Amino acid sequence: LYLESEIRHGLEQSQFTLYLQPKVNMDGMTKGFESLVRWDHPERGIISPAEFIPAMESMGFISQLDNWILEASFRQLKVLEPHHPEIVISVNISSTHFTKHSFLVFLNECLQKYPINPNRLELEITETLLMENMNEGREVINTIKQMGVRIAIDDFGTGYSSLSYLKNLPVDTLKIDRVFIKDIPDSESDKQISSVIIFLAKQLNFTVVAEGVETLAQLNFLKDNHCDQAQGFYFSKPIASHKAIIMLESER
Ligand code: G
Ligand code: G
Ligand code: MN
Ligand code: NA
Repeated sequence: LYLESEIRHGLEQSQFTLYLQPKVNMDGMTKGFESLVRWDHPERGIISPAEFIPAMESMGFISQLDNWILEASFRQLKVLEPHHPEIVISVNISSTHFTKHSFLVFLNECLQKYPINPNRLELEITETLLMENMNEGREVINTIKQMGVRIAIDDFGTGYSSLSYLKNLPVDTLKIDRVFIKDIPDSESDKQISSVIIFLAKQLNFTVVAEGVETLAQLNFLKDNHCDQAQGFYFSKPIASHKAIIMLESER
């Protein structure tokens, strides 16, 4: 359980840190990173966002956290660009924050302050969020695309959206939820679902990323089905951001 005072103190004391998890192509080359926050708590150690993000959402702190992660990701893009000019960083944006005007204002400020190509930044929004706020969501996505920033649909397949609906939105990337990946190659139905999602998504010109890839067998299945990118413990866990340069340099 997290007390409001504890979270406030954590934000003031900069106890939150940015971790990066690589997204690789089918040859294992790094194409981007997903920004994932960690709470480096002085007494409790490293805490996963799954534990504290719901509390932050209900207490009204999530905008502050998401904006902090967003700005830290812009800084990382500047740092990593010399080592990989095409690198993309994806940032998770909470549903409660995404449709706020203040979010678009902050995003714009960052684009002014950090001169990077805006299409090096991708914002991940969950499929469920999008379906719950369809009209507002569509408007915000259109505005963000006009800024040149990329949009990814996170956890795809767990909600109720259809690809035909998404094709009418300026979405760049679909991330297949890891529930469909985890039982490959044993589960025939998960193999069928994943291969159909990949096939249709590619027909509609989305970049397709498989999440939660943990084994070579899963990677080989994705490769056979022409998936674009993969992310998961098979390649790397989320790493402290200073290690990202070392990773990129080792691939040169
Ligand atoms: O990092 P992981 O290992 O434990 O993340 C758990 C959940 O927290 C995931 O659903 C992920 O999308 C979410 N998450 C991680 N970092 C952030 C962040 O900076 N902002 C928001 N809103 N969610 C995040
Ligand atoms: O909801 P979102 O897709 O943003 O969640 C990212 C979460 O997935 C993070 O908690 C991250 O630590 C976790 N994750 C990343 N790779 C793997 C993996 O290979 N296996 C599992 N079980 N979790 C993963
Ligand atoms: Mn994500
Ligand atoms: Na996901």
